[in-house]
Amino acid sequence: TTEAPKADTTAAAPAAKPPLSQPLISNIYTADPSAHLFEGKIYIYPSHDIEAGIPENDKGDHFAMRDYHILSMDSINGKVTDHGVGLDIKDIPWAGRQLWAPDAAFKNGTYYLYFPVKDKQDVFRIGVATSKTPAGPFKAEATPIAGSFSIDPAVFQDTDGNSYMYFGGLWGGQLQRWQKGAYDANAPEKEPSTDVPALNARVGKLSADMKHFDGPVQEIKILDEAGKPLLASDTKRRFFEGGWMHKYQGKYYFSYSTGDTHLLVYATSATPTGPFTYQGVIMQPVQGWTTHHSIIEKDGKWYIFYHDTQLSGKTWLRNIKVTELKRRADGGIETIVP
Ligand code: FUB
Repeated sequence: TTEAPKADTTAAAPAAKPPLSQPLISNIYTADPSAHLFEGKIYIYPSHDIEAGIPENDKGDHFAMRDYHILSMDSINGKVTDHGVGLDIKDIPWAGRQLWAPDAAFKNGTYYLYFPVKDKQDVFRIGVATSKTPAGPFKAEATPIAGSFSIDPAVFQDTDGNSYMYFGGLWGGQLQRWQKGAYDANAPEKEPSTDVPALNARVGKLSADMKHFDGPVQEIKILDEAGKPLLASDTKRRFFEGGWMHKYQGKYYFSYSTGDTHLLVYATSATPTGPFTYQGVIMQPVQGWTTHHSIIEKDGKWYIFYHDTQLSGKTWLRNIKVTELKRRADGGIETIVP
């Protein structure tokens, strides 16, 4: 017979996908999602993972990304639009390889895309590109931001109008090579593993044009409950990479990845530049080696954008997700088990 089988009306309808904690898009691999509310929508600035065929190593050579796709959603559960390539490595005059985790900001009618990429000497620097629209295309400045180094820029705009860039990442992110004030190509490939204060993220206030540092970059301090700096050996709490700043009820929350222990954790301070006091775990390890996030408020609820490797099972081919971030009455963040 050519008659189509009758629908089995007794069978349960397929379960609706839970709206949260599912890959947001599957047409390309994406990671390191920096989310922002621009023009009434959620814009996401992720890394665009590709299969470059480079073997996995502790320097992250397998993360050989070459462009950014910018995404948007009308609402947290809404359709995701892929706006296509917003910036290509071939259009960054000083770039060598590895376009890693970006972030974005808006000021005075201009959108700014901040991106880490290795220069032609294989040293990570942070660049900036501009556009009149949040989806780009973005045009890169001719040189990296003077005084920038390492990876993972996160730009926070405070309620008083000041903007700050947090940045840095260990191992492949090269932060351990900047301990003498200049790049040291002969420095160890990893941070010290002994009981010395941990290396930390850097913060620099941005100039009014958002393209330079306004004054010296500082290393932030992250302290334990006794007011002592976290130690390099304290790998479940010390900073590794992927910093993000948000403000909640007047307090500054600096959150980050612990890298080789695969946690997202946070520390708080009364000021945007610290010192910060370690508070706890935001998210337990996801599938895949890296863990990287952003946090935004939308319609009175807080959300965390993050990634895992659900679609590929490969650490270098990730997919971004979002889930709700819940707080205790004291403002502390409840730990998410992804
Ligand atoms: O995507 C490349 C790198 O992996 C990022 O810069 C890190 O934060 C980690 O997610």
